[in-house]
Amino acid sequence: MKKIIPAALLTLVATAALAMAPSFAQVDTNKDGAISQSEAEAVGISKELFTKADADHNGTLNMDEFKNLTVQGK
Ligand SMILES: [Ca+2]
Ligand SMILES: [Ca+2]
Repeated sequence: MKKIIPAALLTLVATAALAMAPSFAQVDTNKDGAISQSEAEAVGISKELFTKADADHNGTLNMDEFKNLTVQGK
């Protein structure tokens, strides 16, 4: 039993992130042009990821910030 599982898990997570990647418009359910934390959570984006993606720390994700989030998927 060596450490095969973590690598497999990483692949799974990366695949899942890509597969689920919704568009900005889909996540921005109230159409105010920004993604709030609750909107992000609704599509499975954790608070941790959200905070990491919020580059200007204004508490919402704009399209660029959201794009970074979905592209890196980590
Ligand atoms: Ca919104
Ligand atoms: Ca922001």
